[in-house]
Amino acid sequence: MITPLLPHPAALVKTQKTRTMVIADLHIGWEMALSEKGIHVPTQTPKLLQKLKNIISTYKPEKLLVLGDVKHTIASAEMGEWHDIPEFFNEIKKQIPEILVTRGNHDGNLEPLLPENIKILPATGMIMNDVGFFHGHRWPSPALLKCKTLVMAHVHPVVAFRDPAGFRITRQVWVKANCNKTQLTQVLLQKNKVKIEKSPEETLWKNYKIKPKTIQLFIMPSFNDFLGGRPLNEQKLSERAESERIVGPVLRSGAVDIENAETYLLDGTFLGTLNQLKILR
Ligand SMILES: [Mn+2]
Repeated sequence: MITPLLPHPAALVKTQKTRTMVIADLHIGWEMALSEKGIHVPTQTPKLLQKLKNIISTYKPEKLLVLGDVKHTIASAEMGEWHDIPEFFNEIKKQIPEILVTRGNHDGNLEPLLPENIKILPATGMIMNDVGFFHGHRWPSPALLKCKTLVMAHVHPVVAFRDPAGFRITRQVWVKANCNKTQLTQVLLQKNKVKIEKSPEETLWKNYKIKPKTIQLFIMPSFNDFLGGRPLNEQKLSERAESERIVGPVLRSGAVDIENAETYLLDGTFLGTLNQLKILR
């Protein structure tokens, strides 16, 4: 199983032998991209590093999984990233020898920036202790359907509130949604250009020898809390424009009941389901 490490934007997966900490969406270097637009923010990487080091020293996991978007610039690497990213991971490696990264949409050309022995896994995801992990900008591999629980990132989920003075504030949240496994199997087979015969379940078994079990999806908050994000209660995800890549194909598919998804603050406070939250524009 997977346990959120309240009040941190991190989770722990325990097996009998190892404990793996999972974090997502570091977006190292986002402030360097801002400076191109004339907004100058000092580097936030030391703060991010300190925050991660503190959580690691509290929970002492043996492994770290970064669920995509290590860096911010998409195709290439900015000058600052050349400096910050290797240094960041060299520091973390002193605490955790084994680090894995599943590729996100911002992780093109990430390899030269990572120190040796850090494994980069494809965007199709990976399975750990019966939980399937993938970044969320692309479909996961059909193999992940054998997991009861899937975990994705990419969305940077936040919810908007009005404080008593009327100002809008946003807070990061965890999102827990139910999935329709038949529908999920069906779209995933179609994505893989597999013709469905009889039922999606039978076709998945015939082609991949997998029985679909996925019933829930967790969306992780971004580890980098300076990023913000578009509040989930600003406009229904299902009504957002196709151009909003942040929603991702899985949430667009209709197989995930995002309207009735439960939202939790990082400290674990239950806020209600998404459709219960007042729409704040
Ligand atoms: Mn992403």
